Amino acid sequence: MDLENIKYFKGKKPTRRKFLRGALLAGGSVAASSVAATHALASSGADPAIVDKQPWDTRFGAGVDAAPYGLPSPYEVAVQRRNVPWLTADTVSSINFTPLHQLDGIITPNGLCFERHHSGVAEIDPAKYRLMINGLVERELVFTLEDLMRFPRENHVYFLECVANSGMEWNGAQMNGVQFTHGMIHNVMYTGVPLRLILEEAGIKTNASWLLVEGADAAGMTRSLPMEKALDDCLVAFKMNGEALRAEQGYPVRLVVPGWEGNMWIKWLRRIEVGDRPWHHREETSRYTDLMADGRARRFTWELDAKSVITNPSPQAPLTHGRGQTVLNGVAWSGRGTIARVDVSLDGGINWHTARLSGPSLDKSMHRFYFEFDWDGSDLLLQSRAIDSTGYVQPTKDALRAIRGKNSVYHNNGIQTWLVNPDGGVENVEVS
Ligand SMILES: Nc1nc2c(c(=O)[nH]1)N[C@H]1C(S)=C(S)[C@@H](COP(=O)(O)O)O[C@H]1N2
Ligand SMILES: [Mo]
Repeated sequence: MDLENIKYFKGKKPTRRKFLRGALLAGGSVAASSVAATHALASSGADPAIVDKQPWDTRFGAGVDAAPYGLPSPYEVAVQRRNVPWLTADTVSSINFTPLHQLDGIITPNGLCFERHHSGVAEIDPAKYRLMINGLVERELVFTLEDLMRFPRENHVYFLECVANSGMEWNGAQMNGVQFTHGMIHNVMYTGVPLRLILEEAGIKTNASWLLVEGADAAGMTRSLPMEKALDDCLVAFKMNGEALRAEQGYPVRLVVPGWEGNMWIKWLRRIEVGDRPWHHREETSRYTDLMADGRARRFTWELDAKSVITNPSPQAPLTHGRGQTVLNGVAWSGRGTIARVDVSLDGGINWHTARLSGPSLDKSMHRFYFEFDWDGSDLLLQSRAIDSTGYVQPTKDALRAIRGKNSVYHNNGIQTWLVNPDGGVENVEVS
């Protein structure tokens, strides 16, 4: 089984729309007005939302025992992970997507973290959880969950991006929503033990240079991990955003491999074998290789390049408020460090403006950016471009295709374009 075997384009042709740069009038004046003043107190007529009695102020609400584990407001039912049924043959070896257009800040709530399973969710009894370490070690060891909790632990916020994120967009604009074009990502605060401490406890032999990390799900998913990365910043994590990992995110223990492809973040981690060379995984050729236009292949491309996307407005989040004061909202991340700057364009990449980064700027974590402007009601071609702490600049999709050709699926970090129509509707398009 090809572990990243997502059937792109199944039953669906890319509905690509191309726009010529500059074909549309630049649609926004950039100086944002200080006050929108859209809701000046109306002199005529009383607002029923203010003067009428409402159910919530005329009777008691639910008491403190109503929801021992709380849920979002019932008005937020539309905020959901979503699946694309034609993408995979079944839902067990499948993927769903984080609703990026419905979130803000930098933390993904646990219940909205996208899921990627190769054999469905393993429901592990924590009392029967074991982590074995064997191979080129001084002492072969087995840890219970309680044993792991006795090591010094750390907290870090990291993004996890599936390497297939935006893969459906290689051949042109296809998915009409940022949830589907960019939603194979989540950003969570992990609590866990540095993998280095567990390796030190077992004592690694001098010729050891690779680890095999293995999951306890029916897929028994394995990956080869270079020792250098394992000793650097990997975590054996048991908490996300303060609480136990969700079952779908690897409960009770998953591997965290900061900045690297999501497929290496083994969930339901049960075994670490220490060796002196990478293992041959059945899906090796497809997994580690990105075929380029000249026939050469990129190998061992685990680090994720800097990327960004505008989450609002976007096709699932149209500009319903009309012209005037508008907030453009988005996220950026890099597997190589922090985000130094994000530029945004309203005219398909002709003019660029510096966006405002807001919130913590953490290593290998999502960053939040905003750009406020006055929308004059004409067409916009929205783009964002991330620059990371190494100076790397997010490329255009055409620049990526010029190097890697059109056969790639993985590592699509190209600049995304949204077309905003005068009616406020938004479409996924490309400009050239
Ligand atoms: N054991 C196990 N680990 C796994 C997988 C899996 O199917 N089984 N899927 C991998 C892939 S391809 C990705 S992108 C991430 C997804 O993590 P998430 O489900 O928390 O989003 O987990 C990785 N770890
Ligand atoms: Mo993945």
